[in-house]
Amino acid sequence: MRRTLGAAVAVPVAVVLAWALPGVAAARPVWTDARSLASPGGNVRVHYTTTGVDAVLIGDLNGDLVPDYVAEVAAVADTTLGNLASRGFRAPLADGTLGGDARFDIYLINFASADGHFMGETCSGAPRTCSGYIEMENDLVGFSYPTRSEGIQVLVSHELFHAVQAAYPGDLPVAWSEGSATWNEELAFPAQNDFERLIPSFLAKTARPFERSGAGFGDLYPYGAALWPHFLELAHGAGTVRGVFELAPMDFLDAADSVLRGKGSSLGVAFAEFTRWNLMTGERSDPARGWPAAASWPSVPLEPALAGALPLSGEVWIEGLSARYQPIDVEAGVGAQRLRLTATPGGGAEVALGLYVWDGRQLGEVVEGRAEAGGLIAEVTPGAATRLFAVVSGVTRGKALAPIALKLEVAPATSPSPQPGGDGGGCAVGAGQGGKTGGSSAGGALLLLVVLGGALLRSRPRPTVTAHGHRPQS
Ligand SMILES: [Ca+2]
Ligand SMILES: [Ca+2]
Ligand SMILES: [Ca+2]
Repeated sequence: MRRTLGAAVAVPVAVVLAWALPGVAAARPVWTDARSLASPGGNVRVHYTTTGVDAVLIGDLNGDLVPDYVAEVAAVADTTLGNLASRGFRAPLADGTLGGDARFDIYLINFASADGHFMGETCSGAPRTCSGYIEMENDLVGFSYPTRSEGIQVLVSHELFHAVQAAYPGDLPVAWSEGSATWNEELAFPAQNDFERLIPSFLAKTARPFERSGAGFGDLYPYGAALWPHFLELAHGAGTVRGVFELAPMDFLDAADSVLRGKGSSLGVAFAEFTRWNLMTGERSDPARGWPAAASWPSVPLEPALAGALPLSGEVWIEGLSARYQPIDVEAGVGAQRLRLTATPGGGAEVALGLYVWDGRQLGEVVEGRAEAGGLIAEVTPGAATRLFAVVSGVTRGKALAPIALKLEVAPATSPSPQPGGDGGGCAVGAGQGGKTGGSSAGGALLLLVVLGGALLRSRPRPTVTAHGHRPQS
């Protein structure tokens, strides 16, 4: 389901796929003046009318007697399907001769509020797969897309991905159905900015458990959750998201865990890594590692800074797969000493701790919290820098809200040897965190997974799978 109506920021009117509603009979549009155009690529038929409330824009600048809007929808659908096929995704299931032939059908109708949806129509199996069709806006008049062409690209690439989803068995949680459909917009048409417009809706709610179901109307978080598949492919390779779909109807987080374990990582390790990439947003963006283009994204929410003379104590609260970002300001001169941050989880929380030095321009390499009897411990020597960032990441689904006590103090003289580079300088974990697919950093990424994985496995058991067992309401 797509959305937008006149506002600078798109507003969804519904986040439930029509095809996910059992018992709702989908009815294709019927027009007295029904027309259609088969796409040049041959896999799509665009249905439209030139009269009545659903009349399309009839502009025909190239004089081929087909409204240019219709032809553009057909061409964009061809491009999208070709792109999806090249990435190995299943094609939308064939619909027999519905709509006149076996081509996938797109109907251009006048929407009052939303601007497009995929309608599941013929379903089979348990868990089911479905064939269906798309209904989308007939002219985009009154909608907020910067250009009509961008609106067409966004709608077609988004809704066709819903059609692809329906070719895999089972229904999807909204953060995965809408998140991956929005992510597909970026993969199919990188120049569109709908993906970028939706990201802030996720980054603004980093404390919200990722496994929690959608909050309903007006909740853009599931669309901004496109960041998760984006991360999976940037950090763990092209094809990772398709691998998750191939395991359907397995829950998308269980499936991600399985795919990631095949790559030497796990859901818990990767989610902690994901939350750390999200620290590198806004002024802390670092294209050499993490997100390539996050300087224009808003910062994640920061906790009120801990500040003053050592020792400093504070507390953050963590629930499920989520993160808290804690700035810690130390007094000038204190950074010449080795400082120890201890994070002590309460309430059965299972967390990862990442500690960074911030010199006002750049984040140092992450220091991974190591598990000891009193909690997770990370040590740095900040030097002239006076701000640290602690990222506390929930790495287990379904965990109830629990406090994590934080304490920063001068490290004891008997402090064990630091991790490699754990002094705020270069370290294996940090180097690997920048690893992206391809390029010379692949080795670093692999090293990261081994190091991070080892650190997390030492500090906590394998994340418990409790999907569907605990879904608190937003
Ligand atoms: Ca034309
Ligand atoms: Ca058809
Ligand atoms: Ca319209």
